[in-house]
Amino acid sequence: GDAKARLGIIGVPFSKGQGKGGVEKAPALLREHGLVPLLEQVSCGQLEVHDYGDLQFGVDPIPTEAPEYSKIKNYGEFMGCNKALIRKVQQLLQENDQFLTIGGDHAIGFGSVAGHLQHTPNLSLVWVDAHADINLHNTSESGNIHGMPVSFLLKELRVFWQHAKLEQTAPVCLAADQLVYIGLRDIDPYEAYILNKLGIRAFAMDSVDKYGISKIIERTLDSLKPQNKIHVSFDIDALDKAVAPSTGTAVCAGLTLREGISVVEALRDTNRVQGIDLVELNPSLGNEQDVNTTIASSLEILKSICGYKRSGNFANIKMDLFET
Ligand code: 6HN
Ligand code: MN
Ligand code: MN
Ligand code: MN
Repeated sequence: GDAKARLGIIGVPFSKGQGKGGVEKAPALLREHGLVPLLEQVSCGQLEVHDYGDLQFGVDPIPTEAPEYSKIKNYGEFMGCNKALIRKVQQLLQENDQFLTIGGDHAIGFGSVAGHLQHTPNLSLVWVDAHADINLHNTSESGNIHGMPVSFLLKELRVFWQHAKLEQTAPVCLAADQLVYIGLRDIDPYEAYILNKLGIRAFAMDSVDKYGISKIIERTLDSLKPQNKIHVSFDIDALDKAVAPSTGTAVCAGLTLREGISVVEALRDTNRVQGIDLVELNPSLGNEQDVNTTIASSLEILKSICGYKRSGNFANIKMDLFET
C-alpha cells in the first residue's frame, strides 16, 4: 500500500490570551483520552502519529517604542509563546507531512499558522470559529489577545503591528483572499469593518442557515487556490453550546456537531490539509458532563480531519475475502 503519512502533534498549554484558567489543561486531557492511538486507529494505519509533547516557551518584552501594546493583556507572554511555536511548527513540518497544534487558547493560532506559512508560503487558512479573532490593539474591547491572532497573520494588517517586528519572526504572511471563516456569530463592530474593508470571505451562521452547510463548504473550497495547502484552525466554540459547553467564550446557536464534521471531512478530502489547530477546550468550565461532552466533540472533529470516514473505510484490510 501507500507509505504512511506522518502527523506531528504539539501541545501548547497557553492560557494568557484570555482571562480564564483551565484551557492550558486541554493537551494533557486529550492525550489521557487516547488521542494518539485514536488518530492512528481511525486512519486505518494510514497515519503515523508522532507526539512531540508540550511546547516550552518564555516571555518576550513589550517593545519600548510601543507603549500602546501594554493595553493588550499579556503581550509579552503571547509573543514569547508564539515565537517558540513558529520555530517548532517548522521543525514538525520538516519531520512530518502534517501537524496538529493543540491549545491552549486561540492566541496560539498566530504561531501555528505563522510557522506553517514560513514553511509553506502557498497556504490557505480556514478559521472555524464563533469569533473572527481579527482585532487590533486599538480595536479590542477586552484586551484579550486570543481575539487578535488573525490580525498578526494578514499582509493587509501588518501596518498596524509595526512595533511587533513581524518581519523578523514571521516574514511570510497571509493574503486576505486566502482566508475563509466559517461559523461566525459574535463579531465586534471594528472586526466587521475590517472584514468588510478587506473583502474577507466570512460565512457567518446566518449564511449557514440560509444556504446549508454543503453550499458553504462548496463556496469555501471554490475560494481557495487549488494548488495551496490548507490550514484548519478549529476553535471548539464554533460548535453549538449543546455539544461544546466547556469553552471560555461560548456563544449560542452554533454549528451542530454534524455540520462541524462535514466541514472538516470536506477539507480533509482535498488531501491538502497540512496544518490543524484545535483550541479553546477548557475543562475547568462546566460540570463533569459538560467537560466530557466537549472532549468527545473535540475528538470527533479531530478523528474526521485525520481520516475517519462515516461511510466506512477499507483502505488497509488484510484479507481478500472474495479471492479464489
Ligand atoms: N476566541 N471578540 C472578542 C474579543 O475579546 O476580542 C472575543 C474573542 C474570542 C476569541 O474565541 O478565540
Ligand atoms: Mn515538509
Ligand atoms: Mn477563536
Ligand atoms: Mn471563538
